[in-house]
Amino acid sequence: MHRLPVILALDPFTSGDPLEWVGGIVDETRDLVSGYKIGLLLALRLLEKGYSLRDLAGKLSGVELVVVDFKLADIPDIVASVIDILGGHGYGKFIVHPFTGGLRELVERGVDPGDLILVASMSHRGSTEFIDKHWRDFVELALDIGVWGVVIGANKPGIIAGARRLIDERGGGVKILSPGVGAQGAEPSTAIKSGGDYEIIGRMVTGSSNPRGKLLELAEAYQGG
Ligand code: BMP
Repeated sequence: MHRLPVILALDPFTSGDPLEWVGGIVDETRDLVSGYKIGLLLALRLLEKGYSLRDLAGKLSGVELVVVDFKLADIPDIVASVIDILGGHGYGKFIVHPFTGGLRELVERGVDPGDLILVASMSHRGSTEFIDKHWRDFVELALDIGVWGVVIGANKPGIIAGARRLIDERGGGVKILSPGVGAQGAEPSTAIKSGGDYEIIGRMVTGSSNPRGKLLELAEAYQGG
């Protein structure tokens, strides 16, 4: 079976040993998914239990696509340094917020644009208050800088389709990553059908008693079912 266009969000909502939790899910699912997303919740749970970034990197070793989701939104000096540290641990792609401005400076400081993912529109309702008003600017910026991807909520099919058109018109290879499937209400494969490249899915799979079985169930939706 081909890998599903799913990036599994590793957010441990329950207490317990977070490293074992990650290891268990990754071992069970690594041949089915396109990659994993790690974020602040996981990092804090690991720190609380005395684990390090290196421990986590061990559990993810050999995984081709690891998206680091700290949604960085700071001055370029800080963002570039954070990316430098995480890159040193072997992590690859980093989600940053473009609303701060100054993203070109990151590239001038040596950050590889191919390692960046910009948030263009979010899946929560509040995204319409500010971020969504600028999704087009953010996608244009993504294309100008040549970043790897943009995040657009799966429940925003109109924005996904608009971004896809913009990206295709400019012949860019920017990927569209869409969270919001399952626990947040969007149906699996809706974002892909609107022009997205990956769906970011967390709780629907990781909260299931059988994550592998849940992914196998989802496979039908992605195969055009
Ligand atoms: P879940 O499928 O359990 O709702 O998880 C969604 C994941 O995607 C979470 O890790 C969340 O931080 C992330 N995410 C999101 O839900 N909406 C966005 O707009 C951007 C995100 O990164």
